[in-house]
Amino acid sequence: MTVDYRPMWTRLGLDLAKHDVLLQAVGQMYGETFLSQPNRPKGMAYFDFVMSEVHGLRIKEIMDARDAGRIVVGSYCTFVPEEIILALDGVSVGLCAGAEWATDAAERFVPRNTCALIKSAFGFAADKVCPYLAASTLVVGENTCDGKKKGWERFAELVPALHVIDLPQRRSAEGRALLRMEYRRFADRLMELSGRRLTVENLRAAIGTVNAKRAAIQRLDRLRCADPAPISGLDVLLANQVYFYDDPVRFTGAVNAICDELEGRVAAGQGVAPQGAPRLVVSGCPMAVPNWKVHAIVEGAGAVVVGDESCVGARGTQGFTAGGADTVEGLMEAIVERYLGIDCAIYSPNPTRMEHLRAIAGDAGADGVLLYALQFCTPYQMEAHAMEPVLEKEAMPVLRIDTDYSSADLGQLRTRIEAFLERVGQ
Ligand code: BJ8
Repeated sequence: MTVDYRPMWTRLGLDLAKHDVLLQAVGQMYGETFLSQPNRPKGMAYFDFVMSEVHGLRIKEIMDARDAGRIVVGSYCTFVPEEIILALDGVSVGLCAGAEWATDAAERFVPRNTCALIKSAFGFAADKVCPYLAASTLVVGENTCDGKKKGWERFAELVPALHVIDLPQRRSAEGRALLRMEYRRFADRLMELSGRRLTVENLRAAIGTVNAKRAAIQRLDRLRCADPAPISGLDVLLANQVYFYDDPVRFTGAVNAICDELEGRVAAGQGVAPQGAPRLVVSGCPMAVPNWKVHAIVEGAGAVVVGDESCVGARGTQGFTAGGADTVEGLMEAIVERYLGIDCAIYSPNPTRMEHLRAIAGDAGADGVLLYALQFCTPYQMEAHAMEPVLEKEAMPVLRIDTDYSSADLGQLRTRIEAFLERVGQ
């Protein structure tokens, strides 16, 4: 039976006509990109269902939570600590920023030469087509790159409640002190909104929930390293994208079920691509739903993506938050410790990103690295520029890609990626 979600979307204030166009476009893209893949793990049926209900059932769950008095916190960045939100019985959701949408409306707020991710966030908000944004009690911004930092000043005009977290630019004692202060301020804001208090028990439980989610994805990342690869890079990217939307406990169960299945595939030597197919790691800017462009081209050309050094990937899910402290302050400090380690290019210097990328490429037996940046994303473009010669000197072939969310450069990208695959295959 098909459920009619239109009354819910109307209640959320969405523009129904535009929202219909969006849903149809994403549904079609999803079918063409994912459902056409051969030999997918059976467990991916869960993610097919999640995607078919991404603006339906999941939004209904979130609205039910809101109606029951829980806060809903929407965000755009992996620096936003999910543990604090969950500890206060909140729902944490990633917000729409992965598609080219309402560019003209977005350009009323930000200049043309702004990265596609920021423009997308503005386009979705201005056009009222993101139900996650509409369902959020509070939207969280973060002072990372200059585009986001200045963008929040205008974004405040589009959302009823915005909280901006200031972030350090260096992993120093001062940087740690700033992050500690900012996470405390964030927790205070959420406590005020939710009417709840942080306790050792609720913080520890939330840390356990998020760690279990990370452990499941890390397990998936280890299994994808087998040769032949037992799962496509597209499907792992999708799991990493859904990580930001789904109920965390249910998500963890679904990823572990896929991992159980993949263990069987690895033992039987079954893969989604033949053994010896070129293996690439993608490293750089995060890719939110429905940004599947690069992975689709790579895998359409017969190669397989075996690692993602990205915030929607291993950068976002690396490490764990220690849950052993027996005070709220001690647990908050453990959260600071874990998040300070995210290798985002906003840090200067940021040497651990390169170390992490080398480790991912080594574990996955990668034949090459795609350094992926969105146009006008200075932090990732600058790092790619510096990383390329170092990796090439270490005999790791590199292709630098600067792109956006449009389809205008698809042909050119395909040609460049195919030429790169010939090079790594030699
Ligand atoms: S922790 S990578 S999710 S900031 S692509 S908006 S950097 S100009 S997204 Fe990011 Fe958090 Fe860092 Fe991760 Fe700016 Fe670049 Fe645009 Fe970007």
